[in-house]
Amino acid sequence: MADYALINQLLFEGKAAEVERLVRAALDEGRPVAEVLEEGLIAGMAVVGEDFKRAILYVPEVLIAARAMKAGMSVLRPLLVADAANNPSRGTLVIGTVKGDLHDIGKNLVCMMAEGAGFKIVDLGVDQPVENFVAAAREHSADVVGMSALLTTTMPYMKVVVDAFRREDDLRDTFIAVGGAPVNRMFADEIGADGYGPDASSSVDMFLGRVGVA
Ligand code: B1M
Repeated sequence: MADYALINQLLFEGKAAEVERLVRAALDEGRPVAEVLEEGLIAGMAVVGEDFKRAILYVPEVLIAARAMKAGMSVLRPLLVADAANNPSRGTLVIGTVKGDLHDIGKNLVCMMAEGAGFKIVDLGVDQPVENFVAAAREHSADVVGMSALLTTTMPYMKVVVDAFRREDDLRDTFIAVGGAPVNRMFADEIGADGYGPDASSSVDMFLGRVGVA
């Protein structure tokens, strides 16, 4: 029987190999991928976030927990992207974490799920300046540009990117979507983004809506 509390605890302790093993075991016993992701990994990382906020954990411990989270995600990845082969191409998603921000776990989840839904992914990585979003959108004829920010101090940079796209004749109509823990719909509206994704799976639904797949 999958023990999500134990996975949460091991993730908190940064035990990457054990998280990986228990995630694999949960899948082997038939637990759904979404359940393992939500209850095993994301719930564990939420506890890390709480204790980080209260200064019970510090950056090194959080980094180690993030490594354990990524180890668990690496087991889920093949299943999350498996449908890509069965899905027709849905277009191209250019995505990155904005300048000054090094958080990439949530963005990586969005990438995996979007890839599974049939999108070609151009993942710019973290700490991305506006020039890189603009250049990649042009080079790859992006159908959707996604931005992630996890810090209240880096969120405002999303507007810099939106404004740059709106100034360019050939990019003005690009669909720009934003997400990340501190981002909400009101902020997305304020900065002129076209879409806001509270989580990876609803973000992918939004991307599919954009390319005309209900
Ligand atoms: Co950072 N950190 N961190 N951190 N960190 C937060 C964000 C924080 C809330 C922790 C806290 O205080 N509780 C806090 C921000 C506070 C604020 O801004 N007001 C914080 C801080 C302060 C910092 C540093 C400044 C700490 C320091 O150095 N003193 C520093 C900043 C470094 C930098 O970026 N310049 C820092 C560093 C780090 C680590 C490097 C140690 C590590 C990141 C490792 C990595 O990503 N490779 C880290 C982590 C892990 C976190 C927490 C604990 C977890 C983030 C995470 O991965 N969550 C985080 C606490 C929290 O968020 N509660 C915290 C799991 C992930 C699945 O969720 O990213 O929200 P999330 O993604 C979701 C949705 O938001 C959405 O879909 C995802 C999946 O459902 N989504 C999108 C995300 N991006 C999207 C893009 C889209 C659509 C949807 O595009 C369309």
